[in-house]
Amino acid sequence: MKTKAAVAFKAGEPLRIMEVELAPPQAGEVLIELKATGVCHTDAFTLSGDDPEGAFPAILGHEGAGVVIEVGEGVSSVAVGDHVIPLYTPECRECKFCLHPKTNLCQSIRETQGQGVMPDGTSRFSIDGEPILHYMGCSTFANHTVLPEIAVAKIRKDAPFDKVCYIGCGVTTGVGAVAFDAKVEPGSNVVVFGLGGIGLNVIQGAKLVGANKIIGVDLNDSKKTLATEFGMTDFINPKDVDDVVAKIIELTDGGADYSFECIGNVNTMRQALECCHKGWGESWIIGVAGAGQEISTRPFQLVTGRSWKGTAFGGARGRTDVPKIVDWYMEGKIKIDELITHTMPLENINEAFDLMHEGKSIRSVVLY
Ligand code: NAD
Ligand code: AHE
Ligand code: ZN
Repeated sequence: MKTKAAVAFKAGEPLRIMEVELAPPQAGEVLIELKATGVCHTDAFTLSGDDPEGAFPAILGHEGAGVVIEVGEGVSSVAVGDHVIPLYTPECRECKFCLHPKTNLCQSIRETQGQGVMPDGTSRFSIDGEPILHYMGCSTFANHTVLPEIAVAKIRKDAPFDKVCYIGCGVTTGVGAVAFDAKVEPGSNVVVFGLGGIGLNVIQGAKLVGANKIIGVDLNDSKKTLATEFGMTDFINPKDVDDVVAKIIELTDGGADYSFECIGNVNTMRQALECCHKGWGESWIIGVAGAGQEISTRPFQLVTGRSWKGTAFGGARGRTDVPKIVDWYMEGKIKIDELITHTMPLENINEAFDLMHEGKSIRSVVLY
């Protein structure tokens, strides 16, 4: 079939909207008609050329929601008409990782996913017979996409696609980092570096679990209003203080119980670790840093009881947890609408990247 897609031909170049060919789903795969997709900073990161796994030409996008319109041979967990959210972290429920209680990082198709192809090593997308790569196993910047059935979460039919697409990455990553991975206890002091599409979800997660102080750090003062509405108790703009770490230690009487880095900058990752309380403070890296970047600190920071950890997709096991997070939204336990600051048709998707780089949006959502 033919479908409309935003194709990334080269790092650093705007996406080009065009018709592409999409081959039918093979055994174990499903064809999805996407109804909406968010634009995450990770899409911009890969498009910038900083992603060591970035390969072109590709169809980016990994924060979608849509409807199953065809299933390949042997598909049993979803059917035509089901509403689904694509999963860049699949859940096969069989691999060593899925069977281990401490991780959500299903590895059953990770290798081919990282190469931009389906598990059989080929791409379903092409233009004039030339293959176009998939991205993060999702490629939601296309009106239709093909995914392995282990990489889709079936969700309730009354959930609005234009909001719950954000659960495909940002909401789950932020709320899940707090609730599933860090397991922040009520009364904890929490610091969030970066108040964008991820950081604001960390804030709402921290509020949900009953954190005490929730300190937000961002270079952009305009993020303060929404962050406060979501539960931030204190705001620090690094431009206004001599030493961010010292300021946090002062505000928290010794340091944060938990910090979350939601920027992707190795300098703020160091600050996020070093603002943690001696003896027990945990710093969780969410931000994705470019090729060649490395983190550093004095080992004494760890010797004296701070720990440095990382989280992907909020520790969520997609097929199990994503439908539950959709329920949380539908029941009013978490907010999404307020974070979707812009919507646009696929034709205008490059504006979503401009708004992000200008610091004017939290989430832009493309509506098909
Ligand atoms: P975003 O662009 O919406 O937000 C980033 C925020 O950081 C902005 O508010 C910006 O003003 C602020 N910022 C930038 N540099 C800063 C600095 N030096 N000091 C303080 N604030 C600064 O991005 P996002 O969509 O929220 O994504 C954030 C990061 O999380 C990205 O690196 C993204 O790739 C990563 N991410 C990781 C996962 C995961 O599973 N680990 C999932 C989604 C996104
Ligand atoms: N390809 C990059 C790493 C990118 C990365 O860390 N991705 C996160 C999700 S970001 C979503 O917006 C992730 O899930 N990581 C675990 C994984 O297996 O990719 C690189 O540095 O090579
Ligand atoms: Zn993302």
